Amino acid sequence: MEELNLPKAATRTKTETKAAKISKNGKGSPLDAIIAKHESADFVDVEQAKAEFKKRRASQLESIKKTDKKLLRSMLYQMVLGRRFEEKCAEVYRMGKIGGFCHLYIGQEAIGVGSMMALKSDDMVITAYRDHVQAMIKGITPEAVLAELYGKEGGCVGGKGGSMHMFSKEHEFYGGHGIVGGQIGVGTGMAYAAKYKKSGQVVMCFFGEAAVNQGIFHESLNMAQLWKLPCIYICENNQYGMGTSQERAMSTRNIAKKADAFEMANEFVDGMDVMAVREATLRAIERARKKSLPTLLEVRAYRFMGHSMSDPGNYRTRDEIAKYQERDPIVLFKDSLKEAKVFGDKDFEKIEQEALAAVDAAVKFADESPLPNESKLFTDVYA
Ligand SMILES: Cc1ncc(C[n+]2csc(CCOP(=O)(O)OP(=O)(O)O)c2C)c(N)n1
Ligand SMILES: [Mg+2]
Repeated sequence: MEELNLPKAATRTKTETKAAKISKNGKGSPLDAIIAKHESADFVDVEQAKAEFKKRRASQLESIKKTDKKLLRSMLYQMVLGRRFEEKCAEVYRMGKIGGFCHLYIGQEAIGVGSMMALKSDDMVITAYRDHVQAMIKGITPEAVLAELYGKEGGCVGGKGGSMHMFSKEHEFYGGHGIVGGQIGVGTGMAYAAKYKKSGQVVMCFFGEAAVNQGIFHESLNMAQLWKLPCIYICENNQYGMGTSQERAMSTRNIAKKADAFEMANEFVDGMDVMAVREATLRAIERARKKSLPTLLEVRAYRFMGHSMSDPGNYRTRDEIAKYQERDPIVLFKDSLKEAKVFGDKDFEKIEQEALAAVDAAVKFADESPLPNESKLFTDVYA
């Protein structure tokens, strides 16, 4: 299993919490009891996780056999590049080279790669602030993403957006949004525009599970189904919104099924399995392109790192993280590719070296790129 290099502060060992104590003493409110129940349930069975891992591998193998080898290689490359790039982001953040917020995608790579690599290059993508890896999958170079993180002129938006606001009209990548759920409305509008202009484009709109509790999700899905918009809504359920688990924030946890309220097609997908994500996305793309109909995909994965680089991580246990690390999407994919005899250790090593070289080149570029000139202070400013 790959080293994940988790910062110690991102986890806690299990101790009896205040809520659990109150509940046990019978003095707490019903809410204390619910919180205590959740807290006592966050121990996980690693053996069970390993068994699930094996089961999933069988179906991933089948899917690999049907897929072009060149594509499989670039899918693995993008996942490895995303992982190594973000490990580097964490490193340079700690060195003070990146200012402000920085949200990492580590553990969720199979979602971006499995879904976005099923799109055509002129299809449109919009996402939230956890956007570095998706920006690279859409074609923005690692150099331009890292320079943006550094606030440098060579960044994809000239160093004025930073971590949360990657954007490229050229690559049809429309951000990078910091307001939770805000991009769901914008993405729906983009799909309306595509339909209105008969451009043939499909929109892929990503958001976290915490955004689902907001009105904009329900309003947008209602309109998308009513107006038959070519939009693929991808809920990246990493099980936490900052330090709040989905269980503590959502009355019914089956997000895919929420689309039933709008009679919208929906699917639940294992977000640790890049091939399962790809297959579900292909079905959604066909629905969008041929029938101009939306789909909601709930893709469940797990956030291996903290919410952002400044997360003290005292709301979950190391055991819980370990359970999901047993199903690391990159390890799972590599194992399957090896078992299907598509690639071997030498190929993996080469991919690893290519990714590391791309990350090194990005660091060099970002280091050398100048800060934005003062003369640009008021350009591209709309408010
Ligand atoms: C409208 C709004 N409310 C609250 C916040 C503060 N906030 C930033 S990230 C976040 C959690 C979002 O979690 P989720 O949507 O699951 O995405 P994830 O971070 O897990 O990728 C919150 C509440 C915000 N940015 N915008
Ligand atoms: Mg989340």
